[in-house]
Amino acid sequence: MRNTNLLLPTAVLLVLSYATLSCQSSGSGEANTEEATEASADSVTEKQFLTAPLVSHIYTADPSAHVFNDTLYVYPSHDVESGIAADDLGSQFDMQDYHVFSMAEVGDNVTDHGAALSVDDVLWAERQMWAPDAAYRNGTYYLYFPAKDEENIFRIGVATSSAPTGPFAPQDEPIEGSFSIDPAVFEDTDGAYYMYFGGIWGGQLQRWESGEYVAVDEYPADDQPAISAKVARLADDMLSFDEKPKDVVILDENGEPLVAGDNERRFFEAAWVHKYQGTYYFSYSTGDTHYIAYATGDNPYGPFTYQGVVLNPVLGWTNHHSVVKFNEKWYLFYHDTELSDGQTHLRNIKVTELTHRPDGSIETITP
Ligand code: FUB
Repeated sequence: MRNTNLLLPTAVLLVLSYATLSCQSSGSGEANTEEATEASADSVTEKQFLTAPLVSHIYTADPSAHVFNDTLYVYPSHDVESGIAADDLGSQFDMQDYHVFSMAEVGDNVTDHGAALSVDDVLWAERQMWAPDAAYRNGTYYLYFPAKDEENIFRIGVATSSAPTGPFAPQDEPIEGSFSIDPAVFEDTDGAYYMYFGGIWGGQLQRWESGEYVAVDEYPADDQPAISAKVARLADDMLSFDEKPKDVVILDENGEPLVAGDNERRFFEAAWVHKYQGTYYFSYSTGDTHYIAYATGDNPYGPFTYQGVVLNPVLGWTNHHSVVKFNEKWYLFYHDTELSDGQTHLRNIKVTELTHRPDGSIETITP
């Protein structure tokens, strides 16, 4: 448990260096740790952070926030020092369990409800409990999570509980037809639920372009349409897909799909959807350019048209977020690596207010 004085900017000036490169350090497919370490020596910079970490007793990342029973719950990854060397597959992100956090108000005490699900409890999962999400329907809470199976393939599992804080009881098998990482479940205003998912490089999305898993990383040419996130409506049982996952296509200002070479704008990982004044906002990380960008559409499947940046790059390589409305205000949950002085695999979750302008565009936040 930790008291967070969120509303006061930390105003802490820190001298930080980027000690560790991320799970996906370069597009070359080769780890690039030495080069990054040299670069860090040159890039020692003074940093001032917009907000303070929500908790500091454990490392947390990838915060998915939801309001259940007038309380704000956060479902993050639980980062640990795995001792595994950093590589482009993200092997150093060897998380073992999930904790659930809650707060009565943003800026209040944050409660850690303890381990809600452990990899040891999941029959099909071997390692790497990455970014989760949660949903509620008809008296049951659902925790959705990616993990690698015994063939080293990322799948998405689901676990259930009668309480938002767990403990969650996992299904024996991953969701049929699921693959890759970063599930985000959106409840539409008509009561339908959709899962958005996918992540490139370590998240293996590039290995599913044929519809089947191929253990080789192949990427489209720079002038070809970018790899898309996926979306599937959930069945009424919330444990399975109601349809084959479809591409979430992002269009440019001319109505053309963003191309693979458009690193500043194309999808990489960390999908999230929220609805504001009838418009669907699909937000996501651009990966090696480190933005949280957003695109808008008029239905949950898209296509979505690129609009701009929600969150500029954070300290640390990964950028991952959620957007939630709570007590009539909109909030952005995100993470950085303030507590670990820039170690990419040891992150901490944060929150700040998010503003939709009168024309529906989102004010860019600099973390
Ligand atoms: O936490 C592991 C991975 O890092 C997540 O699945 C990605 O979105 C990135 O934040």
